[in-house]
Amino acid sequence: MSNWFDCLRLSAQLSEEERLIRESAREFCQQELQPGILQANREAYFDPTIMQRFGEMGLLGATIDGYGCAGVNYVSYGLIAREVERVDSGYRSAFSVQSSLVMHPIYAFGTPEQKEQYLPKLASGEWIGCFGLTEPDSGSDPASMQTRAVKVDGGYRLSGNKMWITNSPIADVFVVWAKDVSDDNAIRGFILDKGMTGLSAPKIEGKLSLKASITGEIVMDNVFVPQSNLLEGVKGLKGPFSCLNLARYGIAWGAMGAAEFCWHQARQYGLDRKQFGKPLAQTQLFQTKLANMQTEIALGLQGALRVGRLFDEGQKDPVMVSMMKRNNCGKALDIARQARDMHGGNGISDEYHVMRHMLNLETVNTYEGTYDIHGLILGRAQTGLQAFF
Ligand code: TGC
Ligand code: FAD
Repeated sequence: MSNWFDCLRLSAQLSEEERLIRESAREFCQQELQPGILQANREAYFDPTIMQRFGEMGLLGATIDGYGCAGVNYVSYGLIAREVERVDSGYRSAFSVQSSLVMHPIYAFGTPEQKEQYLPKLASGEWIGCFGLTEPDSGSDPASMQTRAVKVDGGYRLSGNKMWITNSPIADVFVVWAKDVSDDNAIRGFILDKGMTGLSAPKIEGKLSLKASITGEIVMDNVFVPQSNLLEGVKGLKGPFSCLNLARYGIAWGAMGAAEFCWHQARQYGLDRKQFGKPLAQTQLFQTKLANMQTEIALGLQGALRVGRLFDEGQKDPVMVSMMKRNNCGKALDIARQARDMHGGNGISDEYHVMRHMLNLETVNTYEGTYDIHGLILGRAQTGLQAFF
């Protein structure tokens, strides 16, 4: 049989080092994460020691140079995200938030002291981080956030609520975005530490998606944050958005990992399952569905690889990130829904894993900018007309 799983020869487009990183990430994810995912999802449980295991493997903040980080390129970062999300989008979430949304802003906008204080412990997974941008009344439109920072002697007082925050209930470090009322409501980033007076992070219960990830609120009741915890290097929405560029890029790869899992699983199921005296995979409809999956995944991976190569050349255009985040999440969700259907009744059992991926991808298609918001970003970029409001 041909190289059906890598029709466009993605592997051959990778360097030797990138292939090694992919193989070691795949081995780790399949041996260490895959065996426990069914139970973790059933129990809606995220094991915090997974972060330490990511750290031991050098996967956290992997694109950062120094501070105990691996210093690999963006293509490698994407390859890691793909392997983690092949197991579960919730685990990739934990990896993305720590790497792109917590370590990156500290690295890019933090003081030398902040980098020394936070990055090594975040890289090892000893500390867990979270990123607070979304609020109960500000999701797609973060410019409307209500969280306020008031300048006081020696620092700031922060008040407000963040909602839907990955890892917040178990976080040691909180990167929070707030409007500085003493500076014309400019959006600033702050590093909050667990245990600060007035800071709490209740867990959100009842999720039907991303169950193996922990999600919560961040409640700030007049929290004193010392001046030394301000991210001095950035002001305005470009602060959080520049972190999102990296995380969205990783999601473009990760969603394809989840889609590949569903495609391979559907193919094997079709080969094994007989109806009307022959394997399901020997029917025209089943093969057409597999062909569509194969095509969309091959194209989606090529797009993600292209963006990674451009990142590595120093060309980070947010529009290309929106294109690939939107396309790959939308396509992955379609593929997971198809794979669920192709499994018939068995498809609703968690033992076949496809419905878990399908449900996870509902979140992945929504967070970090919904499918439609990324469509509007692409629309604005080509017409010059904003259609958000
Ligand atoms: P807009 O006027 O477009 O921009 C305001 C300022 O920000 C700059 N900017 C960017 N900078 C860097 N990268 C980007 N991608 C940027 N996009 C915008 C822009 O240049 C401008 O700078 P300046 O200096 O001129 O002030 O802002 P807007 O308010 O009109 O925003 C529009 C919109 C819809 C594009 C934006 O708000 C948006 O992307 N909304 C989606 C919100 C979102 O993605 N939230 C994600 C929350 S975090 C999360 O979901 C984590 S889940 C993680 C996990 O578990 O894996
Ligand atoms: P809304 O913005 O209310 O959107 C609802 C619907 O309206 C969507 O379909 C949207 O596309 C559509 N819509 C909105 N505006 C327009 C428009 N102008 N035109 C047309 N349609 C529009 N956030 C964080 O800050 N940190 C995290 O760690 C984090 N983790 C998350 C984890 C999970 C499990 C989930 C579910 C979310 C997480 N989020 C996080 C929040 C996430 O980024 C938001 O849910 C997302 O940005 C969408 O915002 P919203 O839920 O308020 O939806």
